[in-house]
Amino acid sequence: LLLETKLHQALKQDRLELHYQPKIDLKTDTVIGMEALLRWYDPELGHIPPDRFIPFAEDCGLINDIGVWVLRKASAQACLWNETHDLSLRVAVNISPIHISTDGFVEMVREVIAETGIDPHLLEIEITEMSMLDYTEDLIDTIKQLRALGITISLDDFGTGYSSLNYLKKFPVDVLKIDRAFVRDIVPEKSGIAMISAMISLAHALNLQVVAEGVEEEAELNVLREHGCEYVQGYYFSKPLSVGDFTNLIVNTV
Ligand code: G
Ligand code: G
Ligand code: MN
Ligand code: NA
Repeated sequence: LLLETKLHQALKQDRLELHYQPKIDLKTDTVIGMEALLRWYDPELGHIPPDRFIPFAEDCGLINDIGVWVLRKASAQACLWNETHDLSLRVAVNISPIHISTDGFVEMVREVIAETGIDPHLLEIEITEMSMLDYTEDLIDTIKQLRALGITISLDDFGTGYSSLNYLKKFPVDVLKIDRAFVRDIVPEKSGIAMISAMISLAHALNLQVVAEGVEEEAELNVLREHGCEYVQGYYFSKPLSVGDFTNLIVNTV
């Protein structure tokens, strides 16, 4: 209960923070967008990682309010960066499967788009592969409506769920994000390269773009490049950055 009260207060008092991790286009070696990642610092409890408080927020019912906050904040920030620096960066937000399955989700997204002025083509929603476990026709319909608005839909943590291939057939997504566990296996295992190569081929056969997550080593990057992966994210390029640090990054490199 203490944690719930604290999280609720942090949300209401705007004390949650978003960090942004750049996504790099391997064709041009430029930053083409960023993933917004929640950070929560509590004066008494210290830094609480999202791995801990997101599942908690899903259990206690705060996840929808958090999702709206993240969407609004990230959209407004992306608009500011794009206008100030004459860019077209696409911002990605993580949305809980619980939230996206809520009635009125698409309407809420429409309102945030109107309110912040973000071009829906510069907005991306990441949903985990787990969302598909007990998917419904309603969820598929929601995803179709979001895509009709111009929003990009990404399948996060790809490869970690169950029956991925079966779900992939049914889900109208744009981007497949290969989980970092597979990137970690690239070097030095030969089978790791085979897996990555197969996942990239699969994505392309289904007309999906591919993002590899958690790229830390140049050797991993080289293999990904060689096998036609379009986009990467990871510590090799940058960890998630505060607003100030991300601003410095785009001022200096984009
Ligand atoms: O940033 P970090 O690696 O600590 O994130 C850990 C996990 O928390 C990731 O799986 C990420 O998807 C999730 N996460 C981070 N920010 C958000 C958010 O704003 N909303 C949701 N639903 N999950 C998030
Ligand atoms: O599950 P999701 O992809 O939304 O979570 C992204 C998480 O991965 C973030 O918490 C981010 O901090 C973390 N992350 C990003 N790049 C790297 C990386 O290169 N290595 C590792 N180990 N974690 C990373
Ligand atoms: Mn993600
Ligand atoms: Na992921």
